[in-house]
Amino acid sequence: MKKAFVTGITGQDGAYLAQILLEKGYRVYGAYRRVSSVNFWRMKDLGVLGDPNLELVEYDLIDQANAIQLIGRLRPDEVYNLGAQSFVGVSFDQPIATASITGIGAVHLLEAIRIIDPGIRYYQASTSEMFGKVQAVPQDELTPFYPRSPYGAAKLYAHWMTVNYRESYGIFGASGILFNHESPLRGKEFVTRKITDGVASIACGQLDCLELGNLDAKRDWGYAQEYAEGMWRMLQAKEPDTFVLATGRTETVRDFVTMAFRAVDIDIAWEGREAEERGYDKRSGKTLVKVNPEFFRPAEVDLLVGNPAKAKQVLGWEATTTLEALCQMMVQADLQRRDHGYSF
Ligand code: NDP
Ligand code: GDR
Repeated sequence: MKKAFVTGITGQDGAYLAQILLEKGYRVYGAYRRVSSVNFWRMKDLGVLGDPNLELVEYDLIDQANAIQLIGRLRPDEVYNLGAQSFVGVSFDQPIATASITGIGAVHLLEAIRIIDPGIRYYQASTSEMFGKVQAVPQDELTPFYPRSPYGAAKLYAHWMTVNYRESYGIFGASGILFNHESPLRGKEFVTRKITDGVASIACGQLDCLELGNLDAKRDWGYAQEYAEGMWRMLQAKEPDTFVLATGRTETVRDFVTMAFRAVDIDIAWEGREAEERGYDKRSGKTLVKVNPEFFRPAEVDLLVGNPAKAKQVLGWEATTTLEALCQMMVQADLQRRDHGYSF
């Protein structure tokens, strides 16, 4: 039985990856950090919590001793490093914590692998945020990096260290440059889920108006479950390498909002510019979306759209869920949560 050690098990991708690995017959060691109240709702939602082949272990990415002890004791075949301070907005307020968790955290694991067993395969959760300021459209594995946030810079460090351990020590270090991927399990601070949760609240009469930041930002949004499968494929490849996972389609935040309201039969029209912009219900004229400059970032990534050709060719991986289907799935899940009287 293959063994996988997965950091960030309590996050969106951790839950989907755990499900995929368990289905493939792995023993999964899910690493979570100690918090005052447990946050296992995503694993519960997917029905993996309590699986006899899922063992939860306490782990903090900032603790090197913890990495050495756990990798030494568990001796996994594969390590997936999904844990991170992953919110770009917060990284501007917490640049040092972000560097420590998101950047150096990866090196603690790479070092543990180098010292204990260089044969352990390592997956690094890299990101399209490393491309940052637009250098080329679409972005692929050869596009120059230009991170625009402390988060992007920390991830770029972890990415290069993965490549460095691959080249210096022959470690099987794969880096997945994943573009935004979303799902009903997405955290509510991220824009797609903030929107679908807000739209569900408005549809149920629990909220009057949704407040957002930059509506012009363009993102390449895919479905998280498919991206987790792509991570696994990277560790099964013949050679360790770097791969872009993306859909190849980009849309604005504004378009995603329009799409989400359409899922509850509300037709939105837009008027005004930048901080004055509002979205209103065409039928009633009521304002349902306002721009709040509080949600703007000190530096923005304007346009992300990936070219996943290499992943298709080498890994046979392809995104198949359309943005319309994904948006519909997320709105429906948020409506259902309200029916059941809870919302995470
Ligand atoms: P989430 O924010 O949902 O999950 C992050 C996970 O990291 C959580 O389990 C969190 O634990 C854990 N974590 C945070 N700090 C620490 C720490 N000090 N020690 C141990 N664990 C910690 O992110 P996603 O699941 O969306 O993303 C997974 C990874 O992929 C992240 O590294 C992210 O940066 C990267 N990524 C994500 C993309 C996306 O669109 N989703 C795109 C590209 C890359 P807790 O629950 O306790 O907070
Ligand atoms: P991102 O995701 O920064 O791309 O990072 P997020 O959903 O936070 O923002 C996407 C875009 O929407 C704009 N935006 C808002 N964002 C948030 N969160 N809240 C708002 O109210 C709002 N209004 C407009 C943002 O300015 C931005 O342009 C995500 C994370 O999952 C990272 O961990 C991952 O690496 C990248 O995706 C790829």
